[in-house]
Amino acid sequence: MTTRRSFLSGAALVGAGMVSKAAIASLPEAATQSSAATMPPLMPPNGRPYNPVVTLNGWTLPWRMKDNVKEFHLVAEPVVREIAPGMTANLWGYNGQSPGPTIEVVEGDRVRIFVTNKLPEHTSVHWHGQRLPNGMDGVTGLTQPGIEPGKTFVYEFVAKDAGTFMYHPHADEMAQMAMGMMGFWITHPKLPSQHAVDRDFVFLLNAYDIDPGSYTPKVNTMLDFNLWTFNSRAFPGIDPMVVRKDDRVRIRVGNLTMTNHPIHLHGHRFEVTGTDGGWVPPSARWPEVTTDIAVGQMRAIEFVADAPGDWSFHCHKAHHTMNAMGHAVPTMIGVDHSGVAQRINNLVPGYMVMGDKGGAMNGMQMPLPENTLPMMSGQGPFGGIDMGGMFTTLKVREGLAHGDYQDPGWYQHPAGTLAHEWAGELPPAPRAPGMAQEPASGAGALNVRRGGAMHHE
Ligand SMILES: [Cu+2]
Repeated sequence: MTTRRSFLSGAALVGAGMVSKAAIASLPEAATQSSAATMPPLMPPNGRPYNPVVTLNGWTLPWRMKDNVKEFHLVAEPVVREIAPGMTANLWGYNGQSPGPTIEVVEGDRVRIFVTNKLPEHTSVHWHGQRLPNGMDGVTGLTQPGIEPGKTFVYEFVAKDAGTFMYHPHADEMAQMAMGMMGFWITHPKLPSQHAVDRDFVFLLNAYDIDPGSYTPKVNTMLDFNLWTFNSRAFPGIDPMVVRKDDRVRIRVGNLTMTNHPIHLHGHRFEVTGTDGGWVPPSARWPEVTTDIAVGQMRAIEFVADAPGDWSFHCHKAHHTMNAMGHAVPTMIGVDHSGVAQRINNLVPGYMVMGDKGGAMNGMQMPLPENTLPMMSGQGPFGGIDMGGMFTTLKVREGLAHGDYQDPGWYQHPAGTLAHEWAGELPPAPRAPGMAQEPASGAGALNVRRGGAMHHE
């Protein structure tokens, strides 16, 4: 453990160490945030200039410059996070929010981070992806003792590499990450023109298991999580990403859930330009519209937003774009059980047939238990969006004023560019050879329902 003397001398600091009483008196202020809204990017007030990122439904931690060292103060503590309007969760996080604030520094910066533990158990902070002295790596028991409740530790290192990183505890990890302890770290290049983009979004993927009607995640869940979130927000609680037409856009995503997430963007092609291991050389990039982000990975994707519109941006695992639900439900598509429902209704008033025409439950106004979210919701200009969880939109607009990235509302489609109902004459809809030839209605759903009706006598 570092002594007070070696801490104060700075240069002798080789491992994360407890901070003495005298030093605590001079800790930088621990900024705190009570809102889950997306905060405007924090323009650097001192130090080397850089182009700040936008943390989706989050914020950037201010620092204090002291003797040319950027000093940050993280406080690990219980927080209340609004997952989406209508649902809050009792999580653990940093400085009032989960995830914690984004830390932004510049390549070559010397950084000192004070970590105060206000949790009921010990913790530590691991700076995922960074090359740093071993004793600053934040692994409880291996490179430092745990930070006990009420104690403050200090980490200090030089941010060697520009890139995309994250921080999280390496202490009672399964419980602390299931409770939401994690945050983003960006090291900007020394030259602001290097890797420059117009819009640079960052967020973490996280997952929680919170029973409807309760507030605290179940920390022993291994796979069957029921809330899939971007930065601890579920759609429709996730802000849209607003960009100007022809902006070069970067979206950096880190995955601290327990499964992979194929993240998919509509209407554009992108390249993976960075990982938590650094920048991908241009010769090694290939076009994608979906990139799979494995557990513990980070991916930076880049593209030119050249197509105006409201474009979906989501995880492609369909159950990850849903909110809390029961999964042990049989598939009822094609089964006409209205007669059965009537009989059940005599026994259980209010019983409702679910899923006989597919899963579109957005229109169903079921009473929900307290503190949960509908499985699929979100209202768009044409009705229900039938999405929850890991879903938001990329809003590309022409003619936005410089620096004005407020939500511009829904996209107005130019005449002739919108799918619409057709009431005119139809071309034939041939069926696969060998199939029974049906009348050319092509309405498969009707056939299914007709099949279902045969069972109903
Ligand atoms: Cu997913």
